[in-house]
Amino acid sequence: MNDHGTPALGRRAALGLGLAAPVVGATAPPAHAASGPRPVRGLKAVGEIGRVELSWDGRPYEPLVDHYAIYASRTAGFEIGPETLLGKTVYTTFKHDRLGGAAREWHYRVVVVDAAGERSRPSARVTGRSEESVAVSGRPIATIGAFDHKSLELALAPAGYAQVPKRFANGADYTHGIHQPAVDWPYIHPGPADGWGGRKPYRYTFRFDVEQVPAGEPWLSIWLVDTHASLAGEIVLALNDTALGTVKLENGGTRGSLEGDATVPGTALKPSYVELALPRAAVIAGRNVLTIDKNIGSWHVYDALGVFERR
Ligand SMILES: [Ca+2]
Repeated sequence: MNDHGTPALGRRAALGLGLAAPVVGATAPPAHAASGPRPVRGLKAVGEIGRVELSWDGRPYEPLVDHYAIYASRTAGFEIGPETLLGKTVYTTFKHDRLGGAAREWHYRVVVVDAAGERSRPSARVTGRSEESVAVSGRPIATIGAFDHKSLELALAPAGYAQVPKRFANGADYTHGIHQPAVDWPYIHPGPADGWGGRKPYRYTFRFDVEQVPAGEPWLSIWLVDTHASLAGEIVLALNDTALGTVKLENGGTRGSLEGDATVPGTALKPSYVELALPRAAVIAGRNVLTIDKNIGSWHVYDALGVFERR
């Protein structure tokens, strides 16, 4: 949806209508003004883990927008051209994703392309910086899998979801140092919306030992390769007897039940990230038990997860 609440097809349909009917409003400039479309204003970049979210003002005006072209580079004074074209969208937001867990600085400009193919001058440049993941910067205490935008090292990946209800009828129960990601932690975590999972909640349990409660802040990091596109649902997290809360998952691309590599160019997978500080009092010296309950929604697919000491 764009900021007018209309989906892409609606906007293009509106464009067609606008061309077929006389334009209402005498003050509107002609559709083929020599100056072309007005440049984008209000371009903003907000960094998150693994991505930068761009947004800009999208006031309705003539000539109607066919699409926005987003250009990006690691170098501030970059040229607008095919080599720096990041993507196109009909919306007024764009997610530059799959940037990895390290902090990355990127520079962006947006060009408006109208129905006649006329291009605006590029917008002012904006700089965005993705946030660093604790999975990159922290000291690992216990992890499952590699934080690599792939589910391939996990059990039953990339497409064996139908075996989860048999192999993991009572969910996963994984002890760090004893179990293996490729055997004991399923790539996919079903929810009650999944017919193939038996339409029931699943609990995945991660047991790990801590010799000493870390001096630094303990954090939980869960990287997902993908989620269901409309029913990503929620996870309920607990550590030992302490409830950590409920996290609403982002809707993804739905392909993650079948494909496990989000680093492939043009992938339909939409990775997302759940990272939160753990209350220090909840971590104990000895055996710790983290539970992930999926009581609402459809499946999600893991990339990796772990507990880290922030430093
Ligand atoms: Ca992985």
